[in-house]
Amino acid sequence: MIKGLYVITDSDRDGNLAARVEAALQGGARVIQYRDKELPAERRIEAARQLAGLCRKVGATFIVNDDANLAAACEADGVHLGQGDGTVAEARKILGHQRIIGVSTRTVEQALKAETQGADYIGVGSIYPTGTKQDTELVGIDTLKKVRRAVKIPIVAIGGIDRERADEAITAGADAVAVISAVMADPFPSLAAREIALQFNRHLPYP
Ligand code: 3NM
Repeated sequence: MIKGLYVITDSDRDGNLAARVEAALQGGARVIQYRDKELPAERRIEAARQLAGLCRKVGATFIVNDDANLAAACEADGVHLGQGDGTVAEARKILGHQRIIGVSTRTVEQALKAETQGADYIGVGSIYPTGTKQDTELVGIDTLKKVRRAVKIPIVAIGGIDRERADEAITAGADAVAVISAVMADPFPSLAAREIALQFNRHLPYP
């Protein structure tokens, strides 16, 4: 399920990545994405398995960035693909139809294409300026609103989202907000996660 606070990992700069992820989950993160641009590929499996176990314990969804084979090997719930990371069909061949495939998009056209190709959710970003990913473009909140009107599958807003901005992205139609620095670089990741996760409650319909 892709809904609520979606936390993406930063590098394991201090050997405490698993502890930060555990804290984010305690704070209310519902999805964790393992994204590692530094560790050599053969060492990622161990880290991915550990994080998958933490998510399983609390019923959170675990997604692996870029690599469908790694997602399969660590029994992740799914994979997230960038625009250059291969097609949904290729990832489906590896992961089958039960697992989740997400695709990064920046325009309504890319969003519609991903939906047509069978993506389970799309990322839309960067919604706000971010220093975390250099090669992203700012698409802004208006694009998010347009994409919301165009597609039915869940939308994950990403890029520069923090506790001050989460509500605007949720109001614009994001089902989930993905953050790296707002949680992973906070000295109190659990509290940071809680403050963002709670913002989804304001949008729950009355029973
Ligand atoms: N993808 P932060 S922006 C991983 O626009 C990533 O597709 C983006 O980090 C995109 O929450 C981004 O620290 C970085 O801004 C998000």
